[in-house]
Amino acid sequence: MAQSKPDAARRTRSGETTTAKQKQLEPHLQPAEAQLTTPDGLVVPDNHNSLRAGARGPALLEDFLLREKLTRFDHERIPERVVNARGAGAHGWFELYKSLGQYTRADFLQEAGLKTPVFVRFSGFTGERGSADTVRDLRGFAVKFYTREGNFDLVGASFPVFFIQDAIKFPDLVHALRPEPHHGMPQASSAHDTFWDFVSLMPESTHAAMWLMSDRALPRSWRMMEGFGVHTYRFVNAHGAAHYAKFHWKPKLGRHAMAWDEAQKLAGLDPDFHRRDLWEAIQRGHAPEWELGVQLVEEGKADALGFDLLDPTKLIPEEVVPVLPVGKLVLHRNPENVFAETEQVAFNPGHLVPGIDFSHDPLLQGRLFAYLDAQVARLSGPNFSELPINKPVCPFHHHGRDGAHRYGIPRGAVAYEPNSLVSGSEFRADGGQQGFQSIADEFESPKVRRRSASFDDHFSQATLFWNSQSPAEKDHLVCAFQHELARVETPAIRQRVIDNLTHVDAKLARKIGDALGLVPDAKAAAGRPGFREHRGKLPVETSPSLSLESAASPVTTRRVAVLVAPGVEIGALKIIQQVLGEQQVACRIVAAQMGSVATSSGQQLAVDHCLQTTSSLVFDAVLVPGGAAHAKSLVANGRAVHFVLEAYRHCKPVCVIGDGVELLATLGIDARTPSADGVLVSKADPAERIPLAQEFLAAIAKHRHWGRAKLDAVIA
Ligand code: HDD
Repeated sequence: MAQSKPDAARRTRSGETTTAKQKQLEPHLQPAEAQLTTPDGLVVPDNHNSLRAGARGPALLEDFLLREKLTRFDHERIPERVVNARGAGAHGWFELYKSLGQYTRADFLQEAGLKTPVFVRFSGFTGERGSADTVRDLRGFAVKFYTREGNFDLVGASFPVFFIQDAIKFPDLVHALRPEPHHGMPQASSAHDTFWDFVSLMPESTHAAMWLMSDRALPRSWRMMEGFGVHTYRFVNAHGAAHYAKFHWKPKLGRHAMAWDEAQKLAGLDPDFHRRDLWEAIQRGHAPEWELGVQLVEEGKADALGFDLLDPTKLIPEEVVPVLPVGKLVLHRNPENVFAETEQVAFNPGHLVPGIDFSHDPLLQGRLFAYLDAQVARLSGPNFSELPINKPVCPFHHHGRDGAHRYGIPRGAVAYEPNSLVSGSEFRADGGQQGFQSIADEFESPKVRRRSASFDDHFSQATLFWNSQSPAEKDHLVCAFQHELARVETPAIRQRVIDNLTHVDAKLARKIGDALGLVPDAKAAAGRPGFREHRGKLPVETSPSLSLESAASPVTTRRVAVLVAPGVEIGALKIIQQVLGEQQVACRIVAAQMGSVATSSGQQLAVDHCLQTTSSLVFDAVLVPGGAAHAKSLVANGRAVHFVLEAYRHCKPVCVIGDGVELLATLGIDARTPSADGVLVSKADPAERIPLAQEFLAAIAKHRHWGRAKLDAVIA
């Protein structure tokens, strides 16, 4: 019975949560420092010199220390994941808010307050393991719940829709997206001929392509990114009643994007930007959180949605079916070892627990084959489920035998079933009510290689997405299409893409076409193979939840750069620092040189970063304090000028005090309409300090001020 089982996660006296998974991993941890030995335990006498025939002579074959060390090294690499190769992970737990017993019998969703250990891996879909974090991409959001009934893997993504409807197209999609095989370019980018060729010929990919060109593909942080289970699953309760279920992860820190220019530059400046952000937040005790939610639709009531729930290129607007909050995910611990944990973890959408079942989504059905197959190759055989990171925390016993790297030592003669030897009685595990029970769906259809006509609507949700974007988000989308298509070398591909886009929105297609010197042709698109006339009737015309420009969100862990030079006045700075610090916003002092800077009152202000080695890209906002000499030196420093201009161009809040205003004037930034677009200007009046700090906080909470005009005129 669920009630009698212990929590899989417990609080220690220090308040930190130790999960059952953590306890299970502990015996596998190896000391960071110890006597150096060979893998077989022999103490290594000299780790610097190989065995030679004389001090200047050749190496000897006999040197097993050299041979073993080199052999071990030569085999350090395993194949990277065929997609989602670049990723980073963290440990944590999932805590249920209240019982979902009405909908599902899944044990981890029964008792309010129950904590289940998890391991989460975020990843980029397109790039190779050595690519960059901030590229324009769909991101993987894979969660392994170590439940008391076995592992449940929710192998999701940062978009709620996918590019294709049927798994048989997955290799084609991936081959089109990845570097072109003849020259191996481009890395981690969709801006090339083969990807857009595929999209132009597969109108079902239009909706996901819209997401890829939107701000959703440029998250500020994984901690500020939504996740989705994408497919429709099914919840089954103890009476066998089923509901369709779509999973959502909502970040506590809000949903935020970065500017495209910023993302591109960051890919060079700090390719590890997202993994560093996650790692540092956890190290500093700011455990990121997401809320798990589900959209539930009663079986039999799905027809009213205006599209087929089994089609993974579609979402359920949250305004039509609200997301029911289920529980929270907390990531509180970084892995001990990236390879042993993050690289060897094996997620599989086929890992379900009783009470959660698949739907007949043909993309999901194909995935059920692909993951185990991929992992057998990647992790050298079928025994990877015994690796510490993959092992369930509940007891397990199966008759799988042998294979490479068998870690456990199964006892006894029996590895088959039925058998009469183990318990002394003949035993057959079939037909019982325990464990996973598939929903007893009935089928009477003929075997066909064909899609349902209900999958024919390829555009209405792409239009819904477009209509739901703010004006600034629409501009970003248009720019992204222009950028990507301008990189496509074959004119006919560009033309086909914008022809298709007329069926999303004529204005969108025209705007993109204008920059490319092309006129979109709706009729040409409709005449091509693969095009379907069908347009579903959706219950809403816009869905505000699809836009990222929403209300302000918590500012915890945002980073503010404070630009200073000798002679800086720190009166206002101290107050602002204090107000921001109370909200866990970190102010970092940036100056021309490391060390310290003399303030106007003769104190020494310690410098955290120097302008030569940091950039506005790694900050969320900029603060320029007052001080005549300080402002003069900043105006004369090209790096400082660039720093502020770039932050302004990326729509980050900029706050200038007193003489700092000179800097704005020199930059040509119009400070006459302050606040509204996130530029705050203040005289050095002490009475203004606290209100200014609060206004600055509000501007940071809004994250980005995308409405700024004439950004193209900014030289940065
Ligand atoms: Fe997949 C990895 C998510 C469709 C085949 N996929 C992988 C990962 C994520 C997703 C998050 C990385 C897991 C990790 O961190 O280790 N995949 C998705 C989503 C999809 C999707 C959200 C559509 C809704 N995938 C999909 C299809 C297929 C695959 C249709 C094949 C039929 N995916 C794989 C794979 C990977 C993988 C090749 C690479 C390595 C691995 O699984 O273990 O099997």
